Amino acid sequence: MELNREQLLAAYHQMRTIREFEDRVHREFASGEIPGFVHLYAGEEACAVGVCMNLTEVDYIASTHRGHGHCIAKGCDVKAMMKEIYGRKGGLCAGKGGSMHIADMSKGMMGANGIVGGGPPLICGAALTAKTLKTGGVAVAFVGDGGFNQGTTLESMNLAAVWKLPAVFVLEDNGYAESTASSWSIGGDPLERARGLGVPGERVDGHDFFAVYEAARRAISRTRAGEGPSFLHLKVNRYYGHFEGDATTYRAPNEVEKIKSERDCLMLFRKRVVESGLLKAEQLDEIDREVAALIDAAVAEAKAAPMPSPEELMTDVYASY
Ligand SMILES: Cc1ncc(C[n+]2csc(CCOP(=O)(O)OP(=O)(O)O)c2C)c(N)n1
Ligand SMILES: [Mg+2]
Repeated sequence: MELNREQLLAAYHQMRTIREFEDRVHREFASGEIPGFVHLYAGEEACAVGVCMNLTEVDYIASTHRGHGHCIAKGCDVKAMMKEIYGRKGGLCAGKGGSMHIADMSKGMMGANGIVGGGPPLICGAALTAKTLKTGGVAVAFVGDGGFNQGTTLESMNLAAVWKLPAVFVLEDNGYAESTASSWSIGGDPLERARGLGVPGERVDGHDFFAVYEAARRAISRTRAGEGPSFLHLKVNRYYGHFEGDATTYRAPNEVEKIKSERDCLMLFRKRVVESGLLKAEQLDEIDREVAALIDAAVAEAKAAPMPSPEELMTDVYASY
């Protein structure tokens, strides 16, 4: 394994930040103060962090409607994200985008996306730019199992193969698209589908940070080296409903509890690094405390921040180049 202790601590910090962020948004949403739709990423942290730890500032990602984890993993400011979710001034998109439209181009985060399958076409653009300008960058699209059945995704993969773009397609297969099981909705094997479009890939356990990190390293290195697009099929689970408020009647009783007790990514990470002597449990406990304080402060600051003023209604509507 190539990661040093500092990088392992950073990986745990990011995964813990995502979990704490999502658990807290879950509770705060229930109190009725957060406007709009919210889709939580808890359970899938190892996917975003395992992939994004292989990226740099020259790289871009496009996210999904379940975007908080991708934002945090790509380095977006957590307090500004929380303000955005509350629709407040100082939010990453001035409080006008909300949970499903958080973006920060300065971090290479092209945005969460309300359009299922909306990310893959965007990364073809970012990847074409990287290739044309020879920046050395790659562009990564995260897409769900539902999004993987969208024409936009398949067309983008085909285009990326034809143009030999530095694009990586990451399928986060969390078992469901809303209430539809992916075992029912995806015809054939995703790896074969991708290979059929000229995009080679790998399948790994999305709960296992190390498996994701290493597969992403292989995929991203070959793509960065100019060998064309790559694909990753990450098998994972989400802990909350499809959206906040979903009664989740389509999941078996105790389905999530069982996954949490056997395959939780934070638990698996902790076990591996502590048992191998790479990190001490106290170091991870310290991160837990630090992150809890950060999220407390983020929520307090978001609640105290003013709403955008009426004069700002028509600003940020169109981008100028
Ligand atoms: C083009 C489009 N079709 C349908 C929807 C409604 N919708 C929102 S999320 C979702 C399911 C997406 O499932 P998946 O891609 O597996 O992502 P997950 O929610 O599991 O992360 C659907 C159908 C949409 N937002 N956009
Ligand atoms: Mg899904």
